[in-house]
Amino acid sequence: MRLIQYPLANLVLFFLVLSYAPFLPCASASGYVLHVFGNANLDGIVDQLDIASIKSMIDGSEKPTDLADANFDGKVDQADVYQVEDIINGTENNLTILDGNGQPITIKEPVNRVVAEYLDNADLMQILKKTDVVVGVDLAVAKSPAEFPVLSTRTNVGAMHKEPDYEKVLSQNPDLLLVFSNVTKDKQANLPGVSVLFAGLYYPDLRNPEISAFTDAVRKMGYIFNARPEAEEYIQWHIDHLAKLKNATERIPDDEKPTVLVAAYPNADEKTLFTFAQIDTLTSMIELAGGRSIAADLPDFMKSTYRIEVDPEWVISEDPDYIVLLVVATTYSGLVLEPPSGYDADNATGIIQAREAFMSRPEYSNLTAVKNGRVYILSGNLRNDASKGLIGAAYLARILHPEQAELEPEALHQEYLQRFMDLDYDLDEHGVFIYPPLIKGEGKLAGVPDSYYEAAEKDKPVER
Ligand SMILES: [Ca+2]
Ligand SMILES: [Ca+2]
Repeated sequence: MRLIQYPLANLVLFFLVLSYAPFLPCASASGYVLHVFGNANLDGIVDQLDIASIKSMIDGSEKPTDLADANFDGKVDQADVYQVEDIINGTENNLTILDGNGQPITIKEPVNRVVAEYLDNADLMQILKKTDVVVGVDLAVAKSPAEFPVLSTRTNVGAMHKEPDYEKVLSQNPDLLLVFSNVTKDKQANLPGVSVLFAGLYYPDLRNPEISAFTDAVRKMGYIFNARPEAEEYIQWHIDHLAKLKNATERIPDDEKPTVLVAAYPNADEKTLFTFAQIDTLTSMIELAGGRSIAADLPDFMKSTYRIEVDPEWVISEDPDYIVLLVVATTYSGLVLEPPSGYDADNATGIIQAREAFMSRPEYSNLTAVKNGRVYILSGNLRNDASKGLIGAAYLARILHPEQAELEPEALHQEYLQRFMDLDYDLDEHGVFIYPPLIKGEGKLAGVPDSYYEAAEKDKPVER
């Protein structure tokens, strides 16, 4: 049986972004600020009110703000009024924004040639209906034709993690490289004439999506690509559904919230496990689903590192109600991993075997979750791509609280694929996302193709 063979590579994807310290100026502690220069009044949009504000700043009746210098030339004057008019009309020649690290970056407009790294950027270009300007993609996108039928056919520039092929990127003559990781310095130095943008998609903060760096990134990309209505429609959908999940969770008393171990799927020869800290999307997914991560008691939980190494003895002493183990099909470092999962997989045998292999380990045999079959294998597609924290949380909510969960996860997932990704992809027939799946009855499952109904009935966990 061939199972996960590259555990460390598997982890690379999640733990690349180690320094979480985006500095972003804020108008108020709770208010959202669109980080586009020209948003002089520090609200969520560039509009006529910013022109009025800049005029007041020029005549001295208002104090200039950090984003009032719309053309980013070091002074606030009439030229900034013209620049804001151009931004409103979508006719600006340059747009300066603060990137996901809080650093100013000026992008030459219009952007006609883009190279997009990894699944989240590719997702967004598809959501913004701007696949036409994408001329190159990294290996992971190229290997994901089911999710990216158009983008996967663009020039594959290879894995962009450790030693990117800069010549290959430059040969595409791009205006802009959309990067996955927040480390942009080397790429900027090696790609003269190309804007290297970490927009901030990596920080979805499902607990506070209204002010998250992710939401700001989507909105900024709406400005960069002249796709503001598409960005707004998607942001509202995302925020609304997260709010529904949150409202449902808040009604559940704490003592009815099951305990959950969420960890990366461990290789057979790995004795330890990697669980996730508070800042990781997986942890907020468990919270939104009405669970409690057992990692919350660890001293490193609140620190800025995403992963926390734990040993089996700790898991045994915590004895969680549920175990959720993450698998990834294509990593940022360019590996295609076993077992197959996600949109390009229709065969669930690999994750079924991975689950059995974990459950048959002697060190875990006495765990409550193992004895009751409450061990789940979760595809990275329900965590890593643009919206998938939301969608993954919806699946987990149905698992942890079948009677209370607000959203029907497969319907939500299908809506996302059709409405935002423009995909003709039938979740009844395709995709391996979570196992055991949800049994909807009458031959219908959510999480793997319906053809696994018999297997799902056999592997159905004991109810809590
Ligand atoms: Ca404004
Ligand atoms: Ca200026």
